[in-house]
Amino acid sequence: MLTIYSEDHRKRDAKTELCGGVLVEPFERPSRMDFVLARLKETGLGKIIAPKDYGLEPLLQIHNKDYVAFLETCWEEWTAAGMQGEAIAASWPARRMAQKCPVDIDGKLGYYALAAETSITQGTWEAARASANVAIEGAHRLLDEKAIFSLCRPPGHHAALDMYGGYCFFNNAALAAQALLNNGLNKVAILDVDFHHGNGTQDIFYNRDDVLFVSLHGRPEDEFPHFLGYADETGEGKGKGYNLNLPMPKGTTFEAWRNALHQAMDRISDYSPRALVVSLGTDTFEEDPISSFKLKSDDFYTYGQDLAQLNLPTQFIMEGGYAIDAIGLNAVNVLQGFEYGANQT
Ligand code: OKP
Ligand code: ZN
Repeated sequence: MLTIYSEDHRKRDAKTELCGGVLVEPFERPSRMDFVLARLKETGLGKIIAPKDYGLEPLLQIHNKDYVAFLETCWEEWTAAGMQGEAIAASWPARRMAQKCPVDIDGKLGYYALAAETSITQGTWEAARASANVAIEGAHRLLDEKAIFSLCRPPGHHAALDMYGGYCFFNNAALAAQALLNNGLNKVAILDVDFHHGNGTQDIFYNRDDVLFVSLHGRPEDEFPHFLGYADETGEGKGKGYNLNLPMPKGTTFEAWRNALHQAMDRISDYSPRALVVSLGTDTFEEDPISSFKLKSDDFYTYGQDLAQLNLPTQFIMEGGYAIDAIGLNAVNVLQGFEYGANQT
């Protein structure tokens, strides 16, 4: 399987994450990629190539212009305002307040943030752009390949039209799906197997029927992003029926998770898409420090094999996974399982 990867992710190297009332070293850190790269090399999964730069145009098909401009200048504005630490949102346009973007950088951060854990820093823009390019390159390559691994960092599935947070800035899976549509694959399914609900991806495609979004995740009652991901969110307008959420309780085992996966796969088959994008987070792993499902490393191989049964051109997009020394094993297990399964069918 061909992997797309950019070294530029290293420019995203925040020193702080707001967690439990203190600033900690971010869970989403550059070394995550080193474990995936090491495992890719160890297993000889395939070539690793860098993406081209696709510029801002594809980003503007998914995100608001003013949001993209904010990300580009945020760090400059923050330092120009004389702030000491990294840029963190501290106030929001909450219920019954004006939904207007202020001029002040503190106000802008609150306007565009969906959560406060994610600091914006020098290099965040460059890394987020590189991650988007990794996704878009992968989508173009899927025209000639059966499967692609877009090794994206930072992740993307929490990023919406005009919001960042949950470690995400641009929605890489959405960018990939849109690039596939632009290339004439007229129906695309996105399957999000990251532990957390892909609120951004859901939101972006909520009123569209050309992209089916299906997500397996920790229940919003218990888990981040807390305010989206309920089973009764099924889409709106033309998109009615094209959004499927399968939330699960803390402690969910592979057996229960796999049943949900099969339900997700049935819905995807019924849709008959021309391609599949998988938002691949490995934070369903039992040892993940911020998640609560119970998958073991072998289970990732098993479900990779299951996914091959859909028999679709498939683009895997790296999302979360914070049990850092196991992220390579777990992610590449999915890819190897998929390749093995694809050879059987
Ligand atoms: C991003 B992705 C830790 C709470 C963390 C944010 C989680 C973002 C997950 N104190 N909350 O979906 O893997
Ligand atoms: Zn996650």
